[in-house]
Amino acid sequence: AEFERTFIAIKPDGVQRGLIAEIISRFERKGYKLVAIKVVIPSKEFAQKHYHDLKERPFFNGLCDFLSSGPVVAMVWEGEGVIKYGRKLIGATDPQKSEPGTIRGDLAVVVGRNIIHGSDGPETAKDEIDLWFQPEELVTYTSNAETWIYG
Ligand code: DAT
Ligand code: MG
Repeated sequence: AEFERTFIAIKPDGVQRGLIAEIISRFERKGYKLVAIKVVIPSKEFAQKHYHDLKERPFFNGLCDFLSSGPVVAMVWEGEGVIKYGRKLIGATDPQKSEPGTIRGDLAVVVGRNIIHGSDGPETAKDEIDLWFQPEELVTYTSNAETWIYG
């Protein structure tokens, strides 16, 4: 089946805190399919591109310094509704407001260190996948679990 794709990144705080497996596990157990993954330290210029929509915000500079401060786990996840539901798994931007049970609700405390990024819509998903990955880094395959997940 052809499903939508979203860009998910574990930020440097999530990596340094040893939360890579925990975060991947939540997407994997849900039933979404991992189609690309790599570990990168983004440059500050790259971080500015990634967050270009926020360039007028007062926290933009600190945010870009933070994203480029260490390794990030960049991923593409695929599945029905993964863009919107992925945001639900992640939880509200400010961990003080994220529900328990969400990634940020369970694992983060402040907005400046909220451990994970997820695309907020179909257009940003496409733009962010194109920014972070070469087309050949995305793997198309059939998971044998698919008929058990989707019927
Ligand atoms: P999200 O990451 O939930 O899509 P966003 O796109 O509005 O949120 O902002 C990107 C990141 O910027 C967010 O994950 C953390 C940081 N950020 C957002 N609002 C902030 C604020 N008021 N103060 C400090 N950092 C903030
Ligand atoms: Mg955002």
